[in-house]
Amino acid sequence: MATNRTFTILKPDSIEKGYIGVILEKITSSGFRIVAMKMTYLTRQGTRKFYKMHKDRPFFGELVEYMTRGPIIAVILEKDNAVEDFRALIGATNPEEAAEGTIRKAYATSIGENAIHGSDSDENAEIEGEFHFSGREQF
Ligand code: 3AN
Repeated sequence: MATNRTFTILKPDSIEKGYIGVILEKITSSGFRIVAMKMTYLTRQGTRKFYKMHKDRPFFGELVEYMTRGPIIAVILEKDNAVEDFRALIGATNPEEAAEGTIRKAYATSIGENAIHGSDSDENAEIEGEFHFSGREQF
């Protein structure tokens, strides 16, 4: 059954460039409710686990360096049809291909540094949320 939650990370480039406020405003004004949120860091080990589907890709090393070079903001979001609607809001992985009005079109630098993560399924939203938040934090 589809859930109404998704999980996002504002990645290190978004924080470095001062985009926390504008990105969160875009998310909440698009109808998402913030259920849980924290500024934190990913470890190298945690990043390798989070992106294990990419472990054999040539960019994996760069991806781990990027995601661990500064703080991130981890957020659980709620909205009807959350996963799909949030993927639409953030836009394509490559910002050059992202539609006008999407977060990556406005704030991402490149395919490697693309500002924001969005879970790609209900199952992954739950796994990823639990990776960062436990127990009462999720309510
Ligand atoms: P999405 O974040 O849109 O779900 P994924 O899961 O394919 O995209 O990629 C995860 C992350 O890996 C991206 N957000 C990006 O930082 C990095 N990445 C993906 N494809 C490339 C690529 N071709 N070159 C460099 N980095 C990439």
